[in-house]
Amino acid sequence: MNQNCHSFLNLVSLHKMQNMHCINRQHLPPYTITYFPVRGRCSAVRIMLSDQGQQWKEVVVSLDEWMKGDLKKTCVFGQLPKFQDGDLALFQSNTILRHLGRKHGAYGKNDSEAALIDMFNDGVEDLRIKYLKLIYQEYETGKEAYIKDLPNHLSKFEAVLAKNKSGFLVGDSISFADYSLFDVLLNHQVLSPTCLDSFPALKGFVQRVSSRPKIKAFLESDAYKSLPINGNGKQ
Ligand SMILES: N[C@@H](CCC(=O)N[C@@H](CS)C(=O)NCC(=O)O)C(=O)O
Repeated sequence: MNQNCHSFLNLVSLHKMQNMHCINRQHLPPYTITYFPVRGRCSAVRIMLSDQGQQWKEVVVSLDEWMKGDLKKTCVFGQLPKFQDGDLALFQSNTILRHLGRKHGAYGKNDSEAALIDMFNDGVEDLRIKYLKLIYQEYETGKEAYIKDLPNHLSKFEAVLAKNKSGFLVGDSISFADYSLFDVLLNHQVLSPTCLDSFPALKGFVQRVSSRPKIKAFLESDAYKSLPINGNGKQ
């Protein structure tokens, strides 16, 4: 594996985080993300970590390194991302989001809210899978039809956000499902820049989340901007 690790350090929160973690962690970032050099399935996780003022280390795996197969053999499902929280190693991007939701108070304030957050996150995952199918399997032949059908999917989230006056999917504070929705919407705005024009609640949601100070700083960082959205250059 490429051990040329680097950190996506959220400079806004670095000082605070060092203070929080240095006593027990001897200045080491508590979290490590091992992934390919793309935003992909780690983007929502990185956005969430930034917003939560967390520091993490990146282990970037090149395709050549991955093709050797040694790392793949160690991954529970033979795929990345891998996320380490101290001795705990997790696979599956939505599991990682849930773990961070539990640890950082972004999983609702009771069991009912947690169940609704799970439900919306599963809905976001359905849209993400459709998007990934387009990007990796049928971009040339399917883009037009995909964009035409997109309002049918976006309208479901529009209705939820229009109803919940807090501006978040569930309850009155941000959850891991909000980060995932935000990331998927950013990707869709690249695919189809006008796709949110007839969805004021979604447009407002993207504007509000984008302007949260730590997210704004992260989205403006080279660490974020230098990474392609997807592994095949399509977006
Ligand atoms: N359900 C998994 C999907 C993971 C996945 O599709 N990983 C891809 C990259 S995004 C991968 O590792 N591809 C290389 C391979 O399958 O050999 C998740 O959400 O983490």
